[in-house]
Amino acid sequence: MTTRSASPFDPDYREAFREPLLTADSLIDVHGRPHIDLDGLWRFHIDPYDVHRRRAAFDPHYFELLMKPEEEALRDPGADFPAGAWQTIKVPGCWNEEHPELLYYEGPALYVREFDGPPTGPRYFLHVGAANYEATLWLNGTFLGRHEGGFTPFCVDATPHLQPRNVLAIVVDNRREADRVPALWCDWFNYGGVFRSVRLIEVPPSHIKRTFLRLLRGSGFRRLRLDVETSALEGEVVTLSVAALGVRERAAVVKRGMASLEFTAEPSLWSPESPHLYEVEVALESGDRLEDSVGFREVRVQEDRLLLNGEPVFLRGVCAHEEFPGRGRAARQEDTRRMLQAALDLGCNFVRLAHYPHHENAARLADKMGLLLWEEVPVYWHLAFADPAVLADARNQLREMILRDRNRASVIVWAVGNETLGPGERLTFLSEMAASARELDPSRLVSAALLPLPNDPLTPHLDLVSVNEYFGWYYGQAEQVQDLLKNLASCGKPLLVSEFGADCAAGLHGSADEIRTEESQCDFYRRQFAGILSVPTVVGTSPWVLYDFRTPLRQNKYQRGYNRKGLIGDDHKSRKMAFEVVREVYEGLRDRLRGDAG
Ligand code: GCB
Repeated sequence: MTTRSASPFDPDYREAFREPLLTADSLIDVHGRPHIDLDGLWRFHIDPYDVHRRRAAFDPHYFELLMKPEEEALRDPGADFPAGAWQTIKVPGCWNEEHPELLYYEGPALYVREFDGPPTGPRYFLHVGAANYEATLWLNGTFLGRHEGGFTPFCVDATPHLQPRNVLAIVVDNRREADRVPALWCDWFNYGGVFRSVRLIEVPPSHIKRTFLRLLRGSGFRRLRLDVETSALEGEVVTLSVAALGVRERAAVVKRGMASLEFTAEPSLWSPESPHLYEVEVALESGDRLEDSVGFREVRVQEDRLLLNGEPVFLRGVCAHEEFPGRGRAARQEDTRRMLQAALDLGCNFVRLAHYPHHENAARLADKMGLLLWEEVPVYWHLAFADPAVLADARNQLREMILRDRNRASVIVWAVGNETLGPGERLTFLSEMAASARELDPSRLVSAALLPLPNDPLTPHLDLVSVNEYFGWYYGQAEQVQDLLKNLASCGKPLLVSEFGADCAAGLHGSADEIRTEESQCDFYRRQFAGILSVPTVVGTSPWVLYDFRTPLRQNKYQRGYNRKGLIGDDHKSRKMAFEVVREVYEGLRDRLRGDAG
């Protein structure tokens, strides 16, 4: 229940908006559904003192009042925020890029959008693709709920609140706080705003909330399973059709709206070399219908080997942030496509989407373009691991990412964290995250990018042991990576070198032992690869990082606010010399397979 604040001066005013906590649960499969697009220009202004939430906590009609026509509002001496005085902003967009004077703004900001009500009839869910970090929503003055987590979708049933003319208000707050995920600092830029699409999604009264269709592991590539969650009543029939496989299977909804079916089929298997997708349709008897393109493949670990469709596979990867010049994290489809194409040009069959869930287009495009993916939640460096609310937030981010993307054949790894360190609570936190990932999706691998330390107690909880190491850059000599990996090999699991890299300023030339020159970055990669590839249990590499990216941590005269370990510069165009070095190594690795498939 919401507790109202006694006055706008109440220090606990945010308590008024604790609940409901919005998630993606009531409608995750939104792709291709009819909708009213709420993207475009919204009214906007920053609110560093969080005045709107302070006042709304105290006065339940505050947002109604705020939306009065400007002239009427100005007759009130307390009208400090007449709507006509505001800026506008693009949704999706990051305010840091849309309004350059707000480059370093971190705090609350108010977004407002007016729209005509949809015709009456079906139900409408308000769906937000992502807003960093906390979003608090009101529709026509009614508080709808709050979402935590800056990179995953959420939704809320808007039907009861819709009117012929509507005003949607969202306070987006991107402050870094000790109990957020990530917490107070990280090596990337903290863009703020509603940076993925906002839509009013139309569904029939009884609808499909989410689906999970996959090839069952260990079934000889012949057994498929569909789990569906619906809002339908018990007994309603769900039909799955995959025309190209001659499949038309039916199952009845049982308790809690769930229906499941398993059947035998012989799909052509999806792989990077042959990214075959099937057009599938899931339909509810009462009329709801979803179409999707789904690939079928099996990924598993056998001792220290990684098998894709039963064959050993070597992950020729690269890490990538989601950041695009002039747009920040608000990726358009063509931006994501260009990023994945750059990975293909590098000779990759694998991309580590660091360090948070990227736009859902990434996995949809990777499905088509033939790239394997690692998806990750921003459990990064140090979090308040002992705080159960932080675990709940991280788990929800993991859940929203997995539910959104688990029908994508390209995704083979769910990663529960990056370079975390700490006492017992960190292990409890991360092992619970790993268990949640397996529960939501037993068909993929669970991993975390570890620090290069011996015997991380998290190792037994992971399928794929991934290590970030910077020998030859932050410490030691590049070749020393070999000793590290040989030590790690004793865990008996496949090893991925999930990060290694060296800074270099695009266009700076000199000798190989002159730090930050393009030549030194080339030398680094040659020596690192020689060491890494001599260790047979290594099943993949993902150099850090595809593009130079913005980060306030890096301010020396070469960096100027950017991490310069990119193989391509911050313009996303200038390929550094090391791009070619990695490409040549990957070219030679196309056929690197280890041992026999078991
Ligand atoms: C790491 C982090 C990554 C940093 C990178 C670096 O280990 O995982 O987020 O950006 O090192 O460049 O130091």
